[in-house]
Amino acid sequence: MRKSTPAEADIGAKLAGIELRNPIMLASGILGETGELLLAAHRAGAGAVVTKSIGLDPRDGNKNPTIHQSGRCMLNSMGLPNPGIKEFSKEMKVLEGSGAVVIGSIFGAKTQDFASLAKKMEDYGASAIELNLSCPHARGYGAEIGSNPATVRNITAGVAASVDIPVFAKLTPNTRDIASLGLAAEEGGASAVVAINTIKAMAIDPRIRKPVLSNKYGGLSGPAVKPVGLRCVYELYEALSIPIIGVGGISDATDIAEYMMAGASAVQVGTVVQSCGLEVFSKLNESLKAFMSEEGFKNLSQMRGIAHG
Ligand code: RRO
Repeated sequence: MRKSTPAEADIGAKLAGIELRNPIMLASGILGETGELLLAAHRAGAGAVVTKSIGLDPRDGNKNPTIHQSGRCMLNSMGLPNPGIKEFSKEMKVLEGSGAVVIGSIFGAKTQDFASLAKKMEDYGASAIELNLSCPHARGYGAEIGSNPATVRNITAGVAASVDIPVFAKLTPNTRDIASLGLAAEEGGASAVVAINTIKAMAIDPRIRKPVLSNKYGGLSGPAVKPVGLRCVYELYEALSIPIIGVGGISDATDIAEYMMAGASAVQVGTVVQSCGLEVFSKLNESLKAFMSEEGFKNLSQMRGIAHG
C-alpha cells in the first residue's frame, strides 16, 4: 500500500496587515546598507528585508575594530554607520517594483527625529517602520533611550501619528523588564514588537591587555543569544496583544519553531546570513516546511504560542 505524503505546510504569514510569503526576514544591519544587497536577500527568499538603521545625517560609525568573531557568535560595535535619510532614497529606489517587503529601520535621539525619518521612509515605499530603540552601545540613541518605558511610548506614539504604515518597536534585552517596554510600545500604537537586539558585551585581547573593540563594548549575536531571545519573546507574548517578531541566534528551522512556540509571528535572521550566505533563506524555508509536515502543523498559527501553559 502506498503511504500518502502529507500536504506541504503553509508558511505564509500575515503581520500587521502585511502579507509575507514566509516568516523569515533579513534583520537590520546585516550585509550593509545597500539596496542591491537587500534586493539580493529578497531574491534569495527572505519574507521581508529590514534596512540598516538610518538617521537624519550621514555617520561614519566607530573606528575599527568594530567586529569580533568568536566561533559562531559575533560581537559588533558598528556605531550606526549610515548615509543619512536623504541619501538613502537612492538605495530604496533600487527596491522599487521588486515585490520585496521592505521595512525601514530608523534611529534618532528624540520623537521628532523618529517621526520625520519615518515619514521619509514611508515616502520611499517602506511597508513598515522598525524603530531602533535598542542598539546596545550607541551614546544618546538605541537602548539609552529605549530602556525607559515612557520614552518608548512617546516615540512610538509620535511615529504612529506621522505615518499610515505599521510601526514596529525593536526592543532591548539589556533590561530588567522587557515586557514593560513592550507594553509601552503597544500603548503608543505599535503594530508589533521586535525582540531582541544584540546583548551588550565585550571581548578582551589578553596579549594586548585591552578590549578588542575600539568602542570597548559591542552587541553579541549568534547562537549563544537564542535562549535570551526566546525568554524575551515568551515574556512579551504573556504580556502583549500585538504580534512579536523573534530575533536572536536563529540558524535552523527548529530555532524558528522554538521562537514561534514562544509566541513569535515571524522571525529575523542576521548572524547566520553573515556566516552561511544568502542561500540560507531557501534552506530555512524548505526545512521549516519539512519540520512542520513532520510534526503535523499545517500553518504557522498552529505553532504560535503553544509552549505556553
Ligand atoms: O550599528 C550598530 O553598531 C548596531 C546597531 Br544600530 C544595532 O541596533 N545593534 C547592533 O548590534 N549594532
